[in-house]
Amino acid sequence: MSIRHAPEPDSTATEDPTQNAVAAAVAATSATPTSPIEPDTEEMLSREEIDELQLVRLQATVRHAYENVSAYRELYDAHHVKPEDLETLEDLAKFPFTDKEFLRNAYPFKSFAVPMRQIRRIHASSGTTGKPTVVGYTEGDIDRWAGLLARCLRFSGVSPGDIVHNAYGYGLFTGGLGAHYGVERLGCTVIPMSGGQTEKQIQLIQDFQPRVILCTPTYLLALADAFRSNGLDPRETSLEIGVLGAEPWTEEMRREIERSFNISACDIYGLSEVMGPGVAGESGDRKDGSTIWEDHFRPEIIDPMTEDVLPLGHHGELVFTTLTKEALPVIRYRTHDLTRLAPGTDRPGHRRMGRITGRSDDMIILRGVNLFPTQIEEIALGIEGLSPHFQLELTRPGSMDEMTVHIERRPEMARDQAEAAGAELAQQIKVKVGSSCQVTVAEPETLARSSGKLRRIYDRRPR
Ligand code: DLL
Repeated sequence: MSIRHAPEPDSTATEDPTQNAVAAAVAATSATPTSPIEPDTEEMLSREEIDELQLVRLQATVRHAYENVSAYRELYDAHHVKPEDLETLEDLAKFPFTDKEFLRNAYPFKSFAVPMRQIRRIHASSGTTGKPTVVGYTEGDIDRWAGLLARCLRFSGVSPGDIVHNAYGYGLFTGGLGAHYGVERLGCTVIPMSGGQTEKQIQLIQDFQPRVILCTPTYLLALADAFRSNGLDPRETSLEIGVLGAEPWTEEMRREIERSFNISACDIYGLSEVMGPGVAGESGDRKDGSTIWEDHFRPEIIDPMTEDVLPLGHHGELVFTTLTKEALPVIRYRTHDLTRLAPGTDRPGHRRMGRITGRSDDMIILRGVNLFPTQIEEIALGIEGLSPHFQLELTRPGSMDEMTVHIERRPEMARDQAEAAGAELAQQIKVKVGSSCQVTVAEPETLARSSGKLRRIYDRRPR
C-alpha cells in the first residue's frame, strides 16, 4: 500500500509558531487579556489608536502573506508592489484586490501561510458549484476567533451563566463551531444543537430553557411556525435574545422576529474567508448596525464596477483585510456584500456597517432594473396580511424576463383580504423598485422553510 501524504501548504515559514510576522506583531501590540465579561482594551481604543494598531498589524500581514504564500507573491510581483511599499494605511490602496477565485485557485491548502502541522482546524465555505473554498486556522487564530465571538455575544446582551441554544450548522460551515467556542469563552452553557431537526429543537428549547438562541433569521421564523403548529406560543419560551446572521435580513424582519418570540434580536456578521461569524457584532442597547472589530479586520467600501475606494457613508461592496490571521491572511478580499460604513458609536474607534442589502452576485436584473430580495422583504412586511415567507421565481416565457413573488398569507388573514394585500405588494414593488411583477399569494405553510441559509431566488430562465 502506498502511503499518501496530505498536500502541504505553500508556506516556507518556520516551524516555530511564534516566529511568523503576524504572530510577532500580535504579541507586540496586544494588551493583557481582560476578563471576557468586560469590554477589552482593544475594543475601547480610539480611532487614532486603532489606526496606529492597524498599520503595525497590516504591515505584518502583508509581509507574512508575501513571504509565505506564492499566490500573493506572484500577484504582488505582477503588480510591482512589495510589502515595504506599505508605509501608511492609505498605501493599502496600491495593493490589488483578491476574491473567491484567488482562494479557489489555491485549493486545497496553498493559501495557507503556515506549515500544515500548525493548522488546527479546517472549514470550507459552501460553494454552490465546483470546489469549496477551504479555510484554515492556527491555535492562535481559533483563540482570537473565540474571543471575538464572545465579544459579539456580550455586546448583544449575552451574559456568563446564560444557556445558549446554538442552531447554526456544525461541520464544515463556520457558523456552528465558530459560535460554540465563543459561547464557552464567555462562560455560558452551550447546547450544540446544529441546524435542522426542528421538532427536536422545540423540545429542547422547552426543556433546557435557554435564554439565548443563535441561528439564521429565517430559521428562527421557521421555528416560530413550528412552535405554533405544535400548539405552543413562541412568545412564551425562555428565550430573551437572538444573535442572528449568516444571511441578509432587514429591520422589518428584526421587528417580525422580536414580536414573534418576544425577544431582542441582534445581528452578527462574518464570512468564512475572513474568519467566520464574529467579524462584526451588534450592540443590544443600540441596535444600530454591526460594529466591525477593527483591531482584527480593516474594511473598505469600493465601487464594484470601477473598484474605486468610496468615502464613509457611501454604498458599495465591502472589502476586508485581516490584521491578525496567521493561517489564512486575506488582503483586500472582495466579499460581494453590498453595504455602507458608518462611524463607531458605542465603540467609537470601530466603524459600523449598515445592513447588507444583498450580494452583488444575488442581484436580480429584471428588464434593466436591479433588485434584491431584501427590498421585497422590506415592502412585504409593511403590508398587513402578508407573511415573511416568500420566494422569487424568475422566468422568460417570451423574450422578456418575468418575476413572480410567491408569498404566503398570514394564517389569521382571510383569503380574499390576502389577495388584496398581494395586489398591494405588486403595486408597491412597481413604485418603490421600479419593476412590474406578478404576485401569487400562497396558503400558510406551503412554501419551503429555512433550515439555515434560506434560498429566496428560483431562476428558471433558459440558459
Ligand atoms: O455565514 C458566517 C456566519 C455564520 C455569519 C453565522 C454569521 C453567523 P459563509 O457561509 O462564508 O459564512 O457566508 C458568508 O453570508 O458574505 C454574507 O453574504 C452572508 N452573511 C453573513 N452574515 C450576514 C449578516 C457565514 N449578518 C456570507 N447579514 C457573507 C447579511 C450575512 N448577510
